[in-house]
Amino acid sequence: MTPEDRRPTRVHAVAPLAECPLDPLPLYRERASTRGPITHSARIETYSPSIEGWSPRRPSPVLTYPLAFEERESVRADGEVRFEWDHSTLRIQVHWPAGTHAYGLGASPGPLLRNGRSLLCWNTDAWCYGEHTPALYQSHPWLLAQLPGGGSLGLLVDTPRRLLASVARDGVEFAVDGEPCVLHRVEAESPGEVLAALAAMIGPIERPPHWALGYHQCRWSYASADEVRAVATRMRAERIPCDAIWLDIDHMDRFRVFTWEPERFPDPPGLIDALAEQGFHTVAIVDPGIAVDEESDTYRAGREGRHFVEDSQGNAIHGRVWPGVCAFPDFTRASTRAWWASLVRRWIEESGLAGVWNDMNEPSVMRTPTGTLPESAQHRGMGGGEHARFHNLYGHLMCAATVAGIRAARPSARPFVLTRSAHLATSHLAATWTGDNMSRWEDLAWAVPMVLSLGLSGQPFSGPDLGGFFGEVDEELFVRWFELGAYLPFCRGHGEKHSPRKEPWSLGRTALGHVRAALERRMRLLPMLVTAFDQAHHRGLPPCRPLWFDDPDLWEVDDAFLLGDDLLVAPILAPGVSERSVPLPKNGAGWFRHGGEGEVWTGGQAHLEAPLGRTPVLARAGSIIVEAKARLHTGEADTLRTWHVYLDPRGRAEGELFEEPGEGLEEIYLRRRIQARLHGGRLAFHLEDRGEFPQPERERRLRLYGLEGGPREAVLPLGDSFELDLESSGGSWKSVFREIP
Ligand code: NBV
Repeated sequence: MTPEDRRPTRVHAVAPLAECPLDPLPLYRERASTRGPITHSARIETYSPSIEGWSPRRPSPVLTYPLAFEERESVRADGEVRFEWDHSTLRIQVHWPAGTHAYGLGASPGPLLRNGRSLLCWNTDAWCYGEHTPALYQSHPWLLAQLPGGGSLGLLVDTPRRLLASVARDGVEFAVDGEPCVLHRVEAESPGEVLAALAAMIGPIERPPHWALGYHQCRWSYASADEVRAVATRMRAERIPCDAIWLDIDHMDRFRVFTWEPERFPDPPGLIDALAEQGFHTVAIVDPGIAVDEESDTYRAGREGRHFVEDSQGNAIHGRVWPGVCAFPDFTRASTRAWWASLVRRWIEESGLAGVWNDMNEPSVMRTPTGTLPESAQHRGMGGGEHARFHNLYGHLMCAATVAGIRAARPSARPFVLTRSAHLATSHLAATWTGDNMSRWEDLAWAVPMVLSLGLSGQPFSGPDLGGFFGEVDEELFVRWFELGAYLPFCRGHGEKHSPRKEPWSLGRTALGHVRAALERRMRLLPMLVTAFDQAHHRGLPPCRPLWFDDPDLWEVDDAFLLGDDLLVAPILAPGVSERSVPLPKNGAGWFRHGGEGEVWTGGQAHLEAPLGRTPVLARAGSIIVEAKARLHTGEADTLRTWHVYLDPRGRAEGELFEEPGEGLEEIYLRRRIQARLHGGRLAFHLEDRGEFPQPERERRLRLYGLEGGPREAVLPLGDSFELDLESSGGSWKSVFREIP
């Protein structure tokens, strides 16, 4: 069977809500406020259906930070929120005015816009997914809508249950399986404020260790320590920036988790140390399935501790995964999570691994009709109940246990976990990727809306398998994958076992040159990425944002995106293309080509040259983008900062920079606001700092855009306030914007 044959084809059509009236229930509305660590200006209201014998679960099974309720008001059931409960399904309708644009609900291949689509939240191993795959690996019962008159709306269905969200023109219907729940309605002036409220409810992401923002090299699988060493050596010999090497399932002894195949990986700590000396962090995979094998200590301890998911008779449920017949930890139980954490801890302490990759944690179970555990399987923690109730939380809880293990092994380091399965609140525990994509142009194009949508759904740290996981890739597609991936939050090359090799050098010297250059561009942008992740951490803002964050008229654009506050990335996503147009957000004074020769676009569309080797990236007039030197890995000396100063028509520019050590948990940082102002031939800089992070001695260079005759370059003095005399460095200054009224 080829991956093509396995592609599901179910499609859901969405009828207008007006045609699907509900039998309304009385409902209660309560004003709520979050006690989360992020402040926001959004208004949160919680709607509960009034169902006899049922009351909302508090604390919520989904939210990390509890909501505090202020008042309870009984509302007529014919308002914009309606509920219907038929003892098996809860339907929630939220009506909105025509012209509302809906987004969110996690990652799904296809357009970013959710209107007219129906998406299922039911965590599924959806390998080779396509536009009609009903459900992917993760559940985000959260929708973000932009209202036609301005303002943003967030809807959070507070349930881990299977849920179908059908988004019509006039509203959305959520159909929730098996158990009533409440709806949180968040309203604010901007999408950023709604996302801040979401982060306050689910917990903001931690600032990642800087090495996790570098390039990661993976393959299913590097099958021996020798092969891993050869990849690492070649990576350095070819001077390709790379921070991490990943070990997929073949590092294990017969796929038994927390083991090493003794012949092919005879000395894991020796290997990991040697990689670390070359500047690589090592990440290894772990699956939840534990081989049923009386010889295995892990299995015996699990059985003796009654740590496995059981059937209604109290027998551990078995299912097949890579190692053969397996049992599955019941992560709903605190004692099982503690047991798993102890396994992770020992594994890390003994090997020196830097990070953990949680795969197959939907959980994926092979050769069953549903691809997962039976819905009737029993969990014994969190109030207990059937698997249907906890299925969508399985990956999330596995991440919680994994993070606890990493923290125990390395109490002073930032943990790094990558997870395939997740629920709404998993982002504060783990980064994610978009699963088993294919080496096709459509998968490349989907990567943009998928990453954007995850960002709009509370998960700012994601990326696709660069190169495409399944299938053969040609040179052009391969290069375009990396050219896009260099600007996405998580940047990892990966390839399936039977597919041709997909390391940066696998497609020949020309492709290698382009891939190296793309990854060098990423490394230069690291200070900006670190700043964007700080915004994710303290404001809930994803690093990659749709253009409609800036201009609501661009509601349909999902083939270009904003990176941080001031860059606009317009990747090439189709074959044979060497130029493209991108609509520009209206509210800016203009856009420069980032790092270019001073080209500027002042409105409408930018038409951009993009032969292989070039990704169009624009910088907002009035912004300052601070770049570093392209290093081979984040552990290398960081000795240079280049300030790209893009003047606006008034001769001003402003930027934000967050600097920190990038490893430990201490709150050591510098949040710096840089202002530049051109006046009478002099460029004055003013720096405003919050926090303290002792700055290493670094050279500071300026590249100044916005003057006639092209960018000017200068070495900047150190210090908090300084001026440059532009006229003395030759020529008089004239703004490129001077004709603009
Ligand atoms: O562990 C093997 C793969 C892994 O490479 C991939 O990234 C995961 O999404 N894993 C799935 C299991 C098998 C996939 C067919």
